[in-house]
Amino acid sequence: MDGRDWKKFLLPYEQAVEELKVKFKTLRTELKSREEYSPIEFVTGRVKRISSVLEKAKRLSVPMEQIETGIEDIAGIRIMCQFVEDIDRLAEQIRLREDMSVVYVKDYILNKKPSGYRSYHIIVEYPVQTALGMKRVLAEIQLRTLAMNFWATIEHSLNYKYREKLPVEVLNRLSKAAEAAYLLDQEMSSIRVEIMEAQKLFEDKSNIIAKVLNGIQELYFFHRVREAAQFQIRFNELWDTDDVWHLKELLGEVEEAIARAKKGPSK
Ligand code: 0O2
Ligand code: 0O2
Repeated sequence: MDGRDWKKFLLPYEQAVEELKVKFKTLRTELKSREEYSPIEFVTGRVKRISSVLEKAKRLSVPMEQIETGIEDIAGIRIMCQFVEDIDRLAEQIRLREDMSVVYVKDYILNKKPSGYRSYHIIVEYPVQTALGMKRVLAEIQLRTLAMNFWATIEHSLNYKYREKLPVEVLNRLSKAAEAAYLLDQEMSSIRVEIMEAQKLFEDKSNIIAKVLNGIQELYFFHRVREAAQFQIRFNELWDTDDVWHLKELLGEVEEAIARAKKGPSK
């Protein structure tokens, strides 16, 4: 092992992790307030321990002087999403960012690892402003769903505990659990589509309601008091029965009445 000062070596990586965590947490807050939905559920980050860096360098036969380019996940950011679809959206956002550049991706969602591991890894180059000037470091951004994270967290801790010598029986069951996590993601995605359709319907309904009520108001303005009162009674009935279809019909009639009121003399 060379005599490098590992603490100093890790400083830019620590800075990169801190900055990237803040940036993605801020992105989450911003998207939540702009769109009422964020593809980011939560963000974590870590700098690899020196012992793990050295182990990985040995395992991958990376010479000490090439550690900065040979080990890509010394700085690691993990972004958890609710749905698989969020991962595509987030990956696109990361590609478009100007404060980091994508070096390459490892798509373990399309090509899951033999262990059953699924996640979308993006290796980025990130410029850190240090006291000695700008330094570009590599960082690995892992994008995963909550289900993928649940599986990977437990599998990781089991592997750690049993030092990668898990009994075949346990490996088989982990593989089945990975399949269950995959099915859970699929099921959640299909529920998401249904929820989005229901939300659209709800939006349509609230739009119709607003238009009917504004229309009735307008009829009063044109002194069509009796007509307006009748529409109001019918609206109250439909509102009680939650009948969107007939609310749409009612809206059509209200709009016709307004058109007539605008043409003819007021009653
Ligand atoms: P909040 O208010 O809890 O959401 P740091 O910024 O250094 O303090 P760091 O290093 O990112 O925080 O902490 P850590 O332990 O890695 O966890 C990161 C964030 O992820 C923390 O929130 C945790 O609460 C959150 N977190 C961890 N596991 C889960 C989980 O299973 N579900 C959810 N929804 N959140 C989780 P923050 O950023 O401290 O803020
Ligand atoms: P940490 O910090 O403990 O998470 P490798 O998989 O390391 O032989 P490579 O190409 O470096 O080869 O893998 P990659 O794509 O960079 O992935 C490394 C990280 O992905 C790991 O970090 C894990 O976080 C995660 N990962 C990869 N495969 C698995 C797996 O089968 N199970 C789990 N639970 N996580 C996996 P480290 O190195 O484990 O460090």
